[in-house]
Amino acid sequence: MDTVWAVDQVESHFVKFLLVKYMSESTSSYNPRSAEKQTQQYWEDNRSFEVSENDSRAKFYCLAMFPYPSGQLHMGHVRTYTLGDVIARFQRLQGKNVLQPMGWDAFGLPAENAAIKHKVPPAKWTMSNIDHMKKQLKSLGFSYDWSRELYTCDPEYYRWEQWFFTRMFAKGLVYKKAAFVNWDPVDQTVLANEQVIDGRGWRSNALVERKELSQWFLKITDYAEELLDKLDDLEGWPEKIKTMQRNWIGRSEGLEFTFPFEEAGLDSGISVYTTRPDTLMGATYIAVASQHPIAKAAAKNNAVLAEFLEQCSKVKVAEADMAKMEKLGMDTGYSAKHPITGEQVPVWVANFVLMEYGSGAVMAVPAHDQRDYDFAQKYGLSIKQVVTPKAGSDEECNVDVEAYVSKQGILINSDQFDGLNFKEAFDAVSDLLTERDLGERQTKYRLRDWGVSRQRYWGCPIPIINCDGCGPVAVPEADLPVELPTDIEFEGIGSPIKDMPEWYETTCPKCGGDANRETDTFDTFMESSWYYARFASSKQDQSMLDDRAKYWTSVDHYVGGEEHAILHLLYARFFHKVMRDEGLVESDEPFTKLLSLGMVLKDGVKMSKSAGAAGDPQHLIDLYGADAVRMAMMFAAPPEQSFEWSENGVESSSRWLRTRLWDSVMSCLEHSDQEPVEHSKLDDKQKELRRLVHEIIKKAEDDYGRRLRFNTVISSVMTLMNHIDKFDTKTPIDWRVVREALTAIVLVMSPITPHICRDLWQKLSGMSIEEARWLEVDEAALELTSVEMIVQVNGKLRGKFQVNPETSRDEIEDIAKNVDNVGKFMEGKTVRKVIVVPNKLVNFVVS
Ligand code: ANZ
Ligand code: ZN
Repeated sequence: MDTVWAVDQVESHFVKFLLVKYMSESTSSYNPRSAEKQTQQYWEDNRSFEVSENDSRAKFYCLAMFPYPSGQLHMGHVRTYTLGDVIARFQRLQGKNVLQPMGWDAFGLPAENAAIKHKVPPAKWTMSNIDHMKKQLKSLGFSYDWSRELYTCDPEYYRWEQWFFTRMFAKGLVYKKAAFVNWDPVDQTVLANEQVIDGRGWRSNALVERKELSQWFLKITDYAEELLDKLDDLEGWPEKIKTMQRNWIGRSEGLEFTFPFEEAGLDSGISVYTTRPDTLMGATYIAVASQHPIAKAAAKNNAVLAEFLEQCSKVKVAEADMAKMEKLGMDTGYSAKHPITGEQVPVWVANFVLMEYGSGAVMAVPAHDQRDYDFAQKYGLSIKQVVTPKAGSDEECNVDVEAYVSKQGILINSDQFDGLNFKEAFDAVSDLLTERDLGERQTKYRLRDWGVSRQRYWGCPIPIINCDGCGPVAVPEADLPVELPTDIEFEGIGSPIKDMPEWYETTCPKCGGDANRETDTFDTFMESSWYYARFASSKQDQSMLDDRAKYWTSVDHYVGGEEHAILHLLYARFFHKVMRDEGLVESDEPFTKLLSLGMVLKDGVKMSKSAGAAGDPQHLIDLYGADAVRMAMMFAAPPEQSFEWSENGVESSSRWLRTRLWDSVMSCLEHSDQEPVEHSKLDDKQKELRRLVHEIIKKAEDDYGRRLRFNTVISSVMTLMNHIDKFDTKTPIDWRVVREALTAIVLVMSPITPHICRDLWQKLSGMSIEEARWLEVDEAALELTSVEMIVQVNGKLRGKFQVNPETSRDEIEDIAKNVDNVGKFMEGKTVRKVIVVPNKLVNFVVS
């Protein structure tokens, strides 16, 4: 303040210009670069974030999805790891024993691609990337327990994965089956999906073929029911992610039954699976998959059909593309007997029927299924309507135009079933066919077993030895790990270990005869399915996990990108349940609370994909410091939202930290003493500032701990700072109140900007912030001016909250929405209108 006065007194414009420039750029004595280095060194020297299990405090395990060591960090990493770190640091302030580890998801295809490009073995490339990225993470000041660092390409890590696989093998949770792969006929090698570009090999440009290879599968379907049911208990997971998981697992209730059929030497009938037995009387043809035995039998004397089947086998279609694909088919010439009417129904091959689902054959009901409808239209098959809307219903139904797929209607043209609704008809038809021994009710899951074999080099070797006499034999525990040779030449055509007899030739552990090792490696999702538990049993060399894993798991808060919503989380949930059944962990689920992050975009494209070196945060860290980068990232948007990244926020954050926060505290330290504030002795002006301080402490605790809204923590701290600036400090008591306010700001901001806050806390309290606890809210400070408001949903009382009468309408709405109990009455509904009666009530009108 003195300087401002001085500037006004200066006559010379030039000197004034220099002074103003000096003030805006560098008045602050805070230099983030050297200060942050020192702080990070302190944390390292003091092992500030290493934790152990014998601790009386409540444990809190905070984990952000570990990175793939691609070479350098990008802004998506900065977001994920800053969010994780903010949560971890906040929970420490809450007095918890917080574990926050870090490691590397180190196997995978990019290392192979890089190896080809730069002529370095994948192992070397990976390890040097880890080195670099670890330095970057350290320069961001994350509070990791680095003593637990792991990397998944370490034989000491994957050794236990191999061991676990052999346990699953012994328990029958693992089996081998032929499955299709992408085969490059020129390079004579299997390609990963990412290596197939527009149906051609990435290197040879040859048309990729489907080839059947014997591969390993994990029986995740054994756990389908539990994986589905337990989703209901995961209260800390976003509804959206649970829905995606439910759809992926896809439980359906239906009927499997047989069309009697006695041709082609296939006397067992054609078995079909349907979820609409109510429409049985409308079945006008049967459609079978191209690999179905009936299709094969029919093709024996039918060259055109044989050619069609051959064509179908060439296209590998993902289930999602199935719906969009042109429907193609061909008559087999056979027909089967309708189990109720006894009429003959033609049997067709159709490319939309999957061999892997149900029984690979469907009863087609064109009037009530759009796929069957399109197919029938195309090939001139008959369409028979058997369901019609209830009298008085406003549903549209015109089977001359499209299928009527609703389950709300009643049956017609169905003899004894006429007049029944969906449920009654479902039961009546199912009971009848069951009685006649033609069918039975079934629960099916869309979920398939997990194919874990990859024909790539850079992965964990599958610990199996193939013996001609004994079949596949698990490698005994004493011989683990089966190490992947890393000192190899790699040009990217095939996996080098497939050409290394010195590696794969071995003896059978059972009979001692000559045998060969499996040369396939695991899907890299295997490593990421259990790393969270291994962090908790760090360095254990006698077992996969130990009791420490029981202490730390479940992970209390898991943070990561929404792109992992399905597979990674499902596989980890599956592993956790198998580990539980092995007695390795005690909980049922791996992740209690899940924070699923939106993307960081540059020009609308995900930054990890597009930005390259421009997405590297390093230049920003070097210029402005880690705190400024972290603060800008947290300020940009709430966690679930995707947003467009701009670097401008970093500069303004840096300026705020140095010229507002740092300088204010410095000046306060000169003027104030450490005496506590006595609320009852304050005047109104002082009480007013103090009320704000305590409101912000209270709100920030909720924002950090429950709402997970860190951008609003920053904005309320900024508001408070503006009030402090306007506050006219004259008396020692004024200064005490300001000091209390600044102390609160420093503590509240410390999870987000830990370096500068550590220094300031030290100066304000003389203590180390690692020992600090969250500030107590002084209710007396709040009481004065807060009012109670009630929240209604459609006029019904659903909750209450305390609020400052000066709070803006928007903020009131926002607080009201988040009052306990209110959310569940608004879930899935659209807010039509919000009525706010100041100081009284908020009413949400929803429908
Ligand atoms: C007759 C029918 C009538 C069907 C109708 C639907 C509507 P979800 O719910 O996903 O399990 N289906 C059965 N096996 C199939 C296969 N291997 N490939 C492609 N489609 C198959 O789906 C079950 C429904 O998908 C079944 O019910 C069957 O068509 C079809 F108005 O049977 B429905
Ligand atoms: Zn043998």
